[in-house]
Amino acid sequence: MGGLEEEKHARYIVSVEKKKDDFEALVIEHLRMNGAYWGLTTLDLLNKIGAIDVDAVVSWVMECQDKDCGGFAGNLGHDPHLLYTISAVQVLALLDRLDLLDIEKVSDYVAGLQNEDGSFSGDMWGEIDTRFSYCAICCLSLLGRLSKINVEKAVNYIVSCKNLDGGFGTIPGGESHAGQIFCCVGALAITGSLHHVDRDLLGWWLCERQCKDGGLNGRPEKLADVCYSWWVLSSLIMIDRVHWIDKEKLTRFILNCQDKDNGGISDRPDNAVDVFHTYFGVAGLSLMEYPGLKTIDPAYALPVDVVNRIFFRK
Ligand code: GRG
Repeated sequence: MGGLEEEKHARYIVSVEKKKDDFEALVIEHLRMNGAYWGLTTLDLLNKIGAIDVDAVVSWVMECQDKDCGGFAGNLGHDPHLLYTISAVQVLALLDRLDLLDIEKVSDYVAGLQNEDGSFSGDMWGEIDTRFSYCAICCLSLLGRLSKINVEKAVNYIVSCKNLDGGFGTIPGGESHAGQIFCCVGALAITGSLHHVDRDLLGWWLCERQCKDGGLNGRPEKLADVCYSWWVLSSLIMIDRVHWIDKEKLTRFILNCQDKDNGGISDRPDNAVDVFHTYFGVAGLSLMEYPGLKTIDPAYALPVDVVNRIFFRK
């Protein structure tokens, strides 16, 4: 088995970015802002961000901002949501263009979605999910405006979503799922509240996600999927239990999911590739310090040099 096909993956990402009307582009049309974050972060981790037209991306991102409320939409003409607002902020951070933002306006939008019990709604329609707690906390931290929310209530709400198995779900009582665990542990890490996590109990649940094929699943009895290389590994790193995973087997699983001819990474071997799995495969390898890749920050989900640039500049 060969190594990571860096050149081919970069070419694949750029080709998806260029083709606005092929199948993959249409499937993610409504969440193109997330696609931009996945694709551009992949390119940066591969040290190939120079392959894109930064000005064109930045002006498209800014056009997706709702002029009234300040939140960002998934694409032009769509409605704003926290899921796209965090991606917009991450993309601007990655491209070193946070200066374009009206920080007070964006952070007021995000802070305005906090509810009385500390939880966050994703948008004006009110759905509540710990994903939105993470989006809000990560976003406000990158903007230096965590003080605009009640952090104590936000943390208490996340802790109320903790289960007896040590994991976290979408709402209180919701089943533990690796994706939600990343969100909750990430939000707790950013707010300096990791003392609420039982590291051994959660670490045990997370390391049991490794399947016989070396890949990780998102919850018991499910198939392995490359994206959990990110959700599970980042959480294990944040709670200092990543040595409980067999990294060599996981690396082999991810590399086996590559399209060796046309680039891109799929959820599991021999399936069709997409930008989401390409990003989380490369990000997972970055977390395991795969040679030649930039290092990614497990809490902010951005390259470490980008995070350092933001916090050291302040
Ligand atoms: C900045 C990295 C980053 C994230 C932003 C949106 C978000 C915050 C986090 C999403 C966390 C999450 C819930 C990830 C899981 C995504 C996923 C593959 C869900 C599939 O769920 P099922 O039930 O799959 O279809 P399983 O694998 O359980 O069968």
